[in-house]
Amino acid sequence: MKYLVCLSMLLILACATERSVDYPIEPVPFTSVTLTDSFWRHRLETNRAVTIPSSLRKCQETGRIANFEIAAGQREGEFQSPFPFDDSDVYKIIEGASYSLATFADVELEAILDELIAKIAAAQEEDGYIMTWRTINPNKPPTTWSGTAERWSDIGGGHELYNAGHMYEAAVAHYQVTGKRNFLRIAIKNADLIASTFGPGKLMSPPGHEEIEIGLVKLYRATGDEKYLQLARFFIDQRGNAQGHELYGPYSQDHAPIFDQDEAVGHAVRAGYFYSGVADIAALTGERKYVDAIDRIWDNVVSKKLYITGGIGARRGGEAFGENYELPNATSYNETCAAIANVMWNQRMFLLKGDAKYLDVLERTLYNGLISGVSLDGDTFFYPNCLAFDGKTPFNQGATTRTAWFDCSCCPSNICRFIPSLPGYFYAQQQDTIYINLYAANEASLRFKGKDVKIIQETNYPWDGKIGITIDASVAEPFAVKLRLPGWAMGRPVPSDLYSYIHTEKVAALLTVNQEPQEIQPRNGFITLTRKWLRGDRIQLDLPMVERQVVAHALVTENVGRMALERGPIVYCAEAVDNAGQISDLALHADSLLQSEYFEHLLRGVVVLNGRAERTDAPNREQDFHAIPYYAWNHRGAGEMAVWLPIVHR
Ligand code: FUB
Ligand code: ZN
Repeated sequence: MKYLVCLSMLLILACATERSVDYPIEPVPFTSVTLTDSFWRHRLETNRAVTIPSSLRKCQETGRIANFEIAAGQREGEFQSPFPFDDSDVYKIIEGASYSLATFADVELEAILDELIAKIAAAQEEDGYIMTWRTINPNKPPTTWSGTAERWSDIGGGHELYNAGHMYEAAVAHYQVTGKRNFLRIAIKNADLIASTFGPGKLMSPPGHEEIEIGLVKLYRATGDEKYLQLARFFIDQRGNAQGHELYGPYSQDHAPIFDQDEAVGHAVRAGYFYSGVADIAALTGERKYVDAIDRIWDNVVSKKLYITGGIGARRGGEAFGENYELPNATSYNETCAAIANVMWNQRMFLLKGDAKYLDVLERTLYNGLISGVSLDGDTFFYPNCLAFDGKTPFNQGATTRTAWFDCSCCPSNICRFIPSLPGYFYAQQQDTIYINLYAANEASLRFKGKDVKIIQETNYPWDGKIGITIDASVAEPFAVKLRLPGWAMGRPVPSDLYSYIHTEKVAALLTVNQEPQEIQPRNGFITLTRKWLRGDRIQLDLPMVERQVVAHALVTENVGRMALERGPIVYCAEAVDNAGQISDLALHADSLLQSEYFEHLLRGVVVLNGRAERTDAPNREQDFHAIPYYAWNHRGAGEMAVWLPIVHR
């Protein structure tokens, strides 16, 4: 059941967000879309019932919540947890729990949030400052991190502004869903302090870790207060600008102004949040130069730095992007937070430009390198998401399996907040157009041209490409429904030459409206259906879900002579447990036939790809071969795994 947002609050929000310049395309909010499918519905329920409570427990056990109590003087002690930015985990969990309340009313959870928020309020210093690591003992913060006792003494490394950004995102989510201002008040007080401290003629350094830019924009949207928008823009413009601070360098994307950047560099999460913030500023200022900059960087990522799973960040050292085409498999970093940042960025690119190529990257990341980060049971996590594993070498912060928490636990708390926000990625609208961007069984209620429009999707996506869509509109005049035709359904795995299918023959998609066949002529990745929609009009889109063999660009050296497997939006991998205990010497024929089979009781229901493979040490001796969705690997013990398999030629 939907949480009821009170009318007065909606009015406040409507007034606060009335703007002349903004994203040309508006996302349909997550509160308007109810997922009814088995794939995502299960993920959302697990996130609510398991991931959020278990992460809250971890915050309790590791002292992250006690830090607020100590900072508030409610109990004695020193800063408890490992990192100065640990407050942000609590904020992200509150953000996720708030989204979750919008879908599943839960008075107990709401009360827990109010209790936590009261602790945060009590920990906030008189002038709005809050960073428990320093607030607890300003004269002697723990020495395990750079920086000194003084506030803002290490803006490049200290994470004060990073914490603040997560707080603003959480406070706005909580306000939007519950209508309560208790958290929003704390955020505003903190943002006012930061706005009076940073800016032209004041402190001029941008944060070392981007995030506050996104948070400030959300705060601006919720309050209508322009100064938050100006501050977000200031931080973006200051990056790479040596006037006012000593540059931090490429690790923090602070080597050159954004307008002069054309390659994704440095820490991948920072980069993803930065580019998302730049997109927000591009939308809210209408200034082309911001769009051009992130477009160039996007091209660089998509053609040279994107894993087939949609992951970003090749290097463990610096949790960072590598050189062009540097995409190793076993040592790939692909932090779960970076996948989330990549989805956030691509959503914004789509809202700016209306091209489905951004959604192709978004979908690829979502179904593969993002949800691989959390177990099907919702209580264990990957921090890095590698593409090959020898069954022995620890890769997950010292572990060979997903684990319940990390010292630096940014990824679990990011999962807590991302999963329940997912319904907000399905639809968008613009003047006379409704965009259908993602497919899964769901019911959406849109306010469109002043009228109600209901959209019902019936499908077993991502296992089946048949999608039935019912449009229930009371809009009198004609309008356009744009259906995304995924790149994979047009023989193009990514919008670049980084990956391609070996067999390029096309299997056509089919489209009917009220059973009448329609021509499929996509523009910018969308099929446009313009008509006067009548109640109960029915679209049927059949996307060809065939098994695909993929090869990488020749400059991705590790994948030379190898191929990967896909079906629909899902990337596959081979695990030892399904392949006679070993995959390191397994090779596939480029033209080997693969067959799909759905297993209801395996890994919560997956389509498996079955075929034949050869052992490289025993040529011509074939054996059965099975591949499972990459996101579901490592659920049956730690064993060998590979996404890219050697190709044998007959
Ligand atoms: O620095 C805060 C977070 O911790 C980053 O986003 C993650 O990559 C991890 O380093
Ligand atoms: Zn992380």
